This record gives sequence, C-alpha cells and structure tokens, in this order.
Amino acid sequence: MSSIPSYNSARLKSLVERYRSKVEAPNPVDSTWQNGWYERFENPVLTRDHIPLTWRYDLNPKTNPRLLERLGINAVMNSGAIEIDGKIYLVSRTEGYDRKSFFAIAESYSGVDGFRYQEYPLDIPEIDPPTTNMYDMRLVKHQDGWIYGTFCCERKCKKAPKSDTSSADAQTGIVRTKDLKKWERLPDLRTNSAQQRNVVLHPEFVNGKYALYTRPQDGFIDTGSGGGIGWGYSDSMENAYIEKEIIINGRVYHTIKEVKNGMGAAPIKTPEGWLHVAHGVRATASGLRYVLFAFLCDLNEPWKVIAEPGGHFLAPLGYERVGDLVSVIFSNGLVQRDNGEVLIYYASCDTRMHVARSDVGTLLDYVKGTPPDMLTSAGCVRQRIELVKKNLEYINSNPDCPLLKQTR
Ligand code: M1P
Repeated sequence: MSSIPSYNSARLKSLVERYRSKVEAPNPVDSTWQNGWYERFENPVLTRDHIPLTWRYDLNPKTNPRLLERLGINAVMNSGAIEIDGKIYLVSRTEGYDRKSFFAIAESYSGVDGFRYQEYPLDIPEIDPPTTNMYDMRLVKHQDGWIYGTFCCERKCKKAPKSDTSSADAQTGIVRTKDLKKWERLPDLRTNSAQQRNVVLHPEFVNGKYALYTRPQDGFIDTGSGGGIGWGYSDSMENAYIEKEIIINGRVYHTIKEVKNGMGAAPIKTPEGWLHVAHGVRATASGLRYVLFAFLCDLNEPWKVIAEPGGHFLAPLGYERVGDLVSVIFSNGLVQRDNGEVLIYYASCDTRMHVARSDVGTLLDYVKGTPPDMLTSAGCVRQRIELVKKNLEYINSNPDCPLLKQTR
C-alpha cells in the first residue's frame, strides 16, 4: 500500500486541475459532421468530471488523510433543459456509484460549453410512498406561469415474489417551480396504465385542460400492449389524473422504433406545427439500440402527426457508442433560444451529455423535406432511385454543377 500517496497538496492540486480542465475546455464544432441538419461538437457538455469535488471528496485531512473519493459519481446523463434570461440550465440525471440517480442543475450562457454545477444538488421533497430512484426530468414552462418538471419515479414492484429483487414499478413524479430554486413536489400522475415513463407536459392548455404526452407500458422494460407515445388530458396538475390515453405515435415493425418509442422534451412551437424530438428503440444482437427521431404535429390539434421523416435524426457516433450501455442516445432537453438557435441536448450510452445545434428553419425543412419510411426494401430503393434520377436531370441541365467533374 506504500504506493498510495498520503494526503498532500499535490494530489489536491492535480484533482483541481483536472476538474478545471474539464469545465473550462472550449467545445469546437465537429467539422467532420456534414448532414446539414444540425452541428455536432467535439466534446460532451457534461460528464462525471464536471461534478464539483466537494460532492465527491471529504477535503478535510483529519477525516480523509489519503484524500480518497468518498461518494463517487458514475454518470451524468438525460438532462432536462430550459433557457431563463439568456442562460441555459440543465437538470441532469446524476447517478452515484450506488446506482441511485438524483437531479442537479448545471448552467452555461453559451449552452455548448462552460457548464458548471450549482453549489448543491437538488433536494426534491419526498412523498408517500417514497421513491427509490428518480430520473429523466422534462422541464416545461407552461402557459399557467409555472415551470413543471415531470420525471420517472421508480419503486420496487410490490406484486413481485420475494425472490424477485429487480422488478420495478415506474410512474411519473411531478414538481413545479418559479425560479429553479424552490421546488414543490406534487402527487404522482395517475393513469389507467400499469406503468408510465417518458411523460411530458405540453406547454399550452388544450381544450382548457393540461395535456400530457405519455408512454403507457405493461411492465418496467416491456411496453407490451401499451407501446407508443400517448396523449391525454388532466384537469389539474395538483392532482394530475388522465382517464384516457390515445396513442399518437406508435411502434412500427422493422423501423427504428420497433421495440419502443418515447417522447423527448416538450415540443417546440413553430409557425408550421409542434416540432418533436423523441427516441426510438430497436433490438440488435448487441442489445437495444436507442436513436432519436423527429416529427411535426398540427398546431391546433397537437395529437395529429403531420410529417415524420423516415429513419433516425441522431444516432450515436464514434465514442458516443461506448459507455455503461452500447449504442444508446436519449434526449429529454430541447431549447429554442431567443436568438433562433435550437439546442438539442442528448446523452450517449447513459454516460455523458452532449449538445447538437440547429435552428427552426432547418429543422422544419428536415421534418417536411425528408421522405417518410417506405417500410420495405423495394419501397426504399425506389425512393432512392427517384432521388438519383432527379439529380441526374439536374446535373445534365446545369453544366456548372461541380458533380459533373467527378466520376459517378
Ligand atoms: O437505458 C436507456 C434508457 O432506458 C429508458 O428509456 P425507455 O423508457 O424508453 O426504455 C430510461 O430508463 C432512460 O433513462 C434510459 O436512458
């Protein structure tokens, strides 16, 4: 054990230097990414290295002479996002080595770098029955003046036999705040589905009621008969109850959302409809693959999908494929900035947070101009042949087109 250094200022200095190098690192645009839908960035925006040292170490040499880590952080992921007075706030799912998640707020003006956590993590008030694990908060500034957070509340399944120590029951917790400082916990959402995850509040009243996107499911992992993104109404958020859910975006065989799908953050209101970024899941030999997809819903009837491109909008790339899981992208944070930018916050492999940057015009072009999934190989290749034909006609009638100089 002689190689383990005793507490000394050099060790503390090196910890501080590593922390600073992470939180102060610039985050250049990834110039290799070229599909035009959004910009990607070279670095994550939040990792476990962004967690303040005071949350992890006992810094007192008397009680921690070796300066060992006492309460480690395993991962920082699925973060709700909101802009207030020009600053971006992320409420991250922050997971300790003990597997329990909690919420913590990090803030940045640029929204792409410089995120710093507030002094303490959030201490969300407990309710009865107590929550074993809480995660994936969606933040919504509602028309009623409150900022709501809806999140997954997980508890051990009471119906499971004693030998089954894993089965869980997922329901939706609700908090609200005016300033992101004082949080009021409201009773969990009640629905007539066995379990709920990925519940998101629509930002406006619809038909005079609160409207919520749901994801009814039979079990903790399996969506079963419920599969799909649902929609329902509640008279109040103080005692939220949805009597009836309809599925507005279902699972489809041999697509990126064959196994399940779930709403991301609250949609962005655009002149042409409500713009959504959600996640779709399919099974592969190496496990479930989570990607993001986008769609547009009618402005006046937000439960009606009016455009949905085929395929994924954002999938894991390079090191984003690696983490506690494999090939998982999940998003519950979407911000339309006052300057017109749209920031799409996403986590990779339940491990770290990233951002992609776009704008409303580009995203509308993407959702309306990208062809839908034709659902068969033959349909999809015909769709592509049509594109090639159109391009060749264009190239042949435009001698200045740079493609003419290339071999096809
Ligand atoms: O592990 C991937 C994701 O799995 C769940 O999402 P869903 O309910 O759609 O399967 C959530 O636990 C989410 O937090 C997690 O990132």
